[in-house]
Amino acid sequence: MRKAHAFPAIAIAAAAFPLLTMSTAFAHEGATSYQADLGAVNQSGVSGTGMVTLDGNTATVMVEASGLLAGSPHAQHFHIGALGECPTNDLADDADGDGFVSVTEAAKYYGAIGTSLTTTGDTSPDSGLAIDRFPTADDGTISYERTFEVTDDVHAAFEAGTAVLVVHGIDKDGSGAYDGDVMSDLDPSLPMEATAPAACGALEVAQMGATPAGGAETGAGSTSGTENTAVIGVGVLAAAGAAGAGAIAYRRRQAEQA
Ligand SMILES: [Cu+2]
Repeated sequence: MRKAHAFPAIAIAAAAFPLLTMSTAFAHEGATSYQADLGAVNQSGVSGTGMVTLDGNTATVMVEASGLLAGSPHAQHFHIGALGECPTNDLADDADGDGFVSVTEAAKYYGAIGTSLTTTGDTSPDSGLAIDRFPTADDGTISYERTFEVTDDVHAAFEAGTAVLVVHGIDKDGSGAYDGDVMSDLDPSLPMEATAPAACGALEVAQMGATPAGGAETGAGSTSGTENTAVIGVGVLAAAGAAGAGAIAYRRRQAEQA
């Protein structure tokens, strides 16, 4: 008997105040956590884990990876807009037979750069090759954590299951540095080793992310307001695919070191 009364009462309330009902539900939904198990690409031997908590467009990102080329920076991104998958660890996708699964050859699985997981400043695709702002694997491991704003298209990719975490930079010839005769498909002034994917993992909803009822963690964001403004400001430019800007920054840095 009680149920027979209770259900119509809820239905009436929802019909009368749909916006109120929706916003209340959203406020209690809390953040959603995603996890990526990083597997090796290009037989890099790299493994790791990525964790991303999205609260609206505020992303708290953690990346732990090991087996990387020590002492070298490793570009890392959210890639979006394709299948939400990774190339296999063998060279089955090395279409041009140069010995590497390049970013171009892997893009059919994981798409283009949506977010650059830099340590400071801009996180747009503009910074895709801003090597001086990516983690350096001092002992072959990286431990990255940062909170910042992602764009709507990146958020949508997470929800659609097409966001992929990719860490770049391999030492295929074991020389201890990014070098070799094969040059990058992204920037012919860079060795392929510097940009080829080293590890990849699809970002999937984590079991622990199942909507905490209390929502105690919502609204506790610790992002920098000025930084957010900067990221949003360059978002428009990012759509123009200005990967060249990052390359230019990299070349400039190389020139300074030379
Ligand atoms: Cu990438």
